[in-house]
Amino acid sequence: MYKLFTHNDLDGVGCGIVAKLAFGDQVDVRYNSVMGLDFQIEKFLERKNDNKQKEDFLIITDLSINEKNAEGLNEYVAEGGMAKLIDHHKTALHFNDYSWGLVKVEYDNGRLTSATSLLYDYLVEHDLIQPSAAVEEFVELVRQYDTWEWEKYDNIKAKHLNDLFFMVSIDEFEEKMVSRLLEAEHFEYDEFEQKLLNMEEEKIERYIRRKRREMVQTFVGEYCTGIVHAESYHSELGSELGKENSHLDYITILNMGGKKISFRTVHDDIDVSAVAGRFGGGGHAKAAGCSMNEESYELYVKAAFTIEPMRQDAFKNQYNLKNIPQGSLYENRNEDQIFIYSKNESEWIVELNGEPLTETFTSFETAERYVKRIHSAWLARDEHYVEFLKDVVINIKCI
Ligand SMILES: [Mn+2]
Repeated sequence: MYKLFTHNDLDGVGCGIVAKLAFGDQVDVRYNSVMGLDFQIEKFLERKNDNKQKEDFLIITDLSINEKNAEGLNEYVAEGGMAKLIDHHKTALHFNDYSWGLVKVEYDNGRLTSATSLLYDYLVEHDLIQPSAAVEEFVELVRQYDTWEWEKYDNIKAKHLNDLFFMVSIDEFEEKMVSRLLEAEHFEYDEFEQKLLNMEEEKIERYIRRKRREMVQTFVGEYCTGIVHAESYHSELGSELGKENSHLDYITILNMGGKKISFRTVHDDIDVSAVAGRFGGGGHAKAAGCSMNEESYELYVKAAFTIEPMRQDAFKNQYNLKNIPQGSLYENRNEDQIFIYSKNESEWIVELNGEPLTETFTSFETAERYVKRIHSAWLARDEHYVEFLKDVVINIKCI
């Protein structure tokens, strides 16, 4: 018998599906949360004296185990047990020190790996699965979704796979995919799924629109973050809010019910797995998470509670536009008026309530980034811009 312990997200369940395709009813698949796995592994290892169990091949995918279990697993393998831990998280690389560890973050050509793609490669390499075009397409969709590469290729089909995954139960999804992949020549959605997926997309758009109005901005340590409470669609939210607010280092998503925090960034120079690591969590450079502890609660929930939500930049303006030398007006909750204008192409000036800052900026973008981070400001609407200019003209005339 094979025993697969894997994550309960799309990449983890992708592993379950690939394992079922390879081993049929010879595999027992268990889906676990990040927190739940160690308990399961502990139970598995406790039963290791049972001789029958030695015939089991233990596979762990898309999840990490704690130090105690790593030691236990090491003993288990030393005594003749078979085990493999296959993962693609940077934080799991140290398992490569063990004979049973197989952790790889990227392929030789620089493409990112996923647990599903690594497991599939492993099974193909060991002649344990019949390679097929449909399965390969499925594995690639999971990989692109999990690594967020789908966005770069604009491959909505990969995004849809995750949407579908969340619309049905894990068991139903697994069963559907296994039977489809056994028969189909290519991986496709049926007409009904396509209809559901379109509806889901509209629902996500509405959800993001609502959450956009709830986000607050603050500094936690050296980083400027946008904080929002949300129970679902974390990846979509992290990506949309991050792109719209590029002055934020990362987006923090709080799930109070689950007592969990997700961190997402769109920036290459920010590593949110380090942020999550500070609170005992982990993950990838661009997507990570942790359980809520007292410290993270204080920083992200309590301290943020009294901050008013951010406002988005005015988007219907005809006059108060960005990146114009004659000047763009920003405002914030303190009713500060912040004016960004330029003397020449490489010198941008920020004026706070009529007083120019001593520091100047080499581009509009860096000036705006400063204004948004330090003053939590947004682009003012045309009406306010006109009022502001009127005052400026009156002042000049009076002088
Ligand atoms: Mn994964």
